[in-house]
Amino acid sequence: MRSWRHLLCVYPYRSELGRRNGFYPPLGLEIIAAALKPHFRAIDVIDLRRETGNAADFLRPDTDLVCFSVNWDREAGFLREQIRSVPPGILTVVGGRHATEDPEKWLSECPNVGIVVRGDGEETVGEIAEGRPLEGIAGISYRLEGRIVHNPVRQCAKVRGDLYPDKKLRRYKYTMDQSGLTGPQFDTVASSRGCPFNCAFCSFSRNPWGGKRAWSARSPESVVDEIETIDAGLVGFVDDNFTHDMDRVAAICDLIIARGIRKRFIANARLEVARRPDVLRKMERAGFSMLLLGIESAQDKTLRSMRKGFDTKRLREYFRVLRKSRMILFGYFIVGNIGESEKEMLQIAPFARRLGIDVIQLTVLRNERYSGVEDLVASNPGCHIAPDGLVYSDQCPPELLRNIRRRIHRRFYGLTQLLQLCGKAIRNRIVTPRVVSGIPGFVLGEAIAHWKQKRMRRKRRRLAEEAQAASPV
Ligand code: B12
Ligand code: SF4
Repeated sequence: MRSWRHLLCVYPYRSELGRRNGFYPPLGLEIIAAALKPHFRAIDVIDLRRETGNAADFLRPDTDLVCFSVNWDREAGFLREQIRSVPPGILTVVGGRHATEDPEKWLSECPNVGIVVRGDGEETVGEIAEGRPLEGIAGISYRLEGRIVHNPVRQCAKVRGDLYPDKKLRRYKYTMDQSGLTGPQFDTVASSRGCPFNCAFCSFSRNPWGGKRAWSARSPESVVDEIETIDAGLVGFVDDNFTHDMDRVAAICDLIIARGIRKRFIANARLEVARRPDVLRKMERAGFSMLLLGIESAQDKTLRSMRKGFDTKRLREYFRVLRKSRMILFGYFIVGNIGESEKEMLQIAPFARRLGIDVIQLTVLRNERYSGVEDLVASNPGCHIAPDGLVYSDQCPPELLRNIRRRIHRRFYGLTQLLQLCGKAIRNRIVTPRVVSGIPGFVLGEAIAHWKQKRMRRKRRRLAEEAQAASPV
């Protein structure tokens, strides 16, 4: 078997969502580094968001392999430049979700790339490092005698319990900085992958080729073992559906409590968690502070067409339980759902407030690969997909959607709502002292804006009444 010396793993982006200092660690790349660790004498994991230098600055005379994680369709020129900077004598492997979509592109645009790994990479890179002949490794695209060869697809394996990032390879602290000030340290854990549900628009639960990814999970022991290696006080689970097996969630909580781990956790949850108030209490005791809940719409017809598995009546029942929790309830809604009128979309704000949701996030319907949105649009005349993937209709063009979003936000985040949210954030200890000290000013600002709006409305009403009284008819 080949003896490998130095491995360089690179996250080749400078920014994330327009921010220079993204605070999400490059989890996929760190898992790849962990899978390759037994084969290498030395490993460097470099995140170019946290560096001013370039990938080539981290090459060593003994570098045998460079791995690039290409997950996003952003910064294309920079990405190419970084990948091409590795000299041809070193094996260069590119992997990640975006690379998976078009492996041919990376092999033809970057002549130094030896292999593109498609889909989950942990098993594949292990086989490459073991020196298996390339023609026998599923899920790779590579060069052979001047041609590009695409090996058969690798089926998604069950998530491995023994494989998670080795925090000793971390060179950076991922902090949620605000206005130039250092914020709390943040980290992520992938405790399960896939989802057994079939919501119509969702690509989360798809594998990289559009096939349904079966839900598979790590054992509670392995999840809590990983949590024990984490320095950060705030941990986000990136699972598609963390709460699919509530007994597993309960076991994770029991272990966190038994081992005396004191951290704050955030997780995606299906609304069915409400059926297990016993586990909800345990989650609170274990430090879960926020549940991210996909609600999507305030309209039964939309929930039905999305196959969400609940309607507004069921939602109200679930939230009777959920709103008793001290966890922050974060609800995702979609603005621009196919077939919804402006009036129906605007109902999101009062609906979410009545349910007892603390925070709403409004996203415009987006066409992701394999999400099925394309078919929905095709079967609805007057609906279109913009070049950036956002969906709009003739009745609701992008400008109106933006305007509706602003109006929903304004209606939802009233003064009482903001005060309630601040209270919960402080109780859950997920805001920094600086943010807490900024709250009075923020609340005061909101109160003044609220009061000004009220005064404007009153003035408009008075003027309208005066105009009516002055009218000759
Ligand atoms: C956390 C997260 C984020 C974080 C960023 C995380 C980060 N820095 O990596 C934030 C909140 C910033 C974010 C933002 C966005 N996100 Co996001 N996000 C996720 C989420 C929930 C988890 C990602 C994760 O860590 N997965 C677990 C790891 C283990 O998987 P992985 O990264 O895919 O890595 C594996 C393989 O890709 C491969 N691999 C990765 N790197 C490498 C490298 C090599 C060399 C090899 C061999 C293999 C390999 O092997 C890894 C292990 O199996 C996923 C959903 C999900 N559950 O995956 C969505 C997801 C990735 N996001 C998505 C989207 C659309 C976005 C946004 C574009 C949303 C928006 N409208 O703005 C933005 C873009 C941000 C940007 N950078 O430009 C989509 C991507 C769809 C697609 N086909 O590309 C996903 C899949 C959700 C979805 N279906 O809608 N996101
Ligand atoms: S929206 Fe959530 S519950 Fe539905 S299929 Fe996607 S990940 Fe699963």
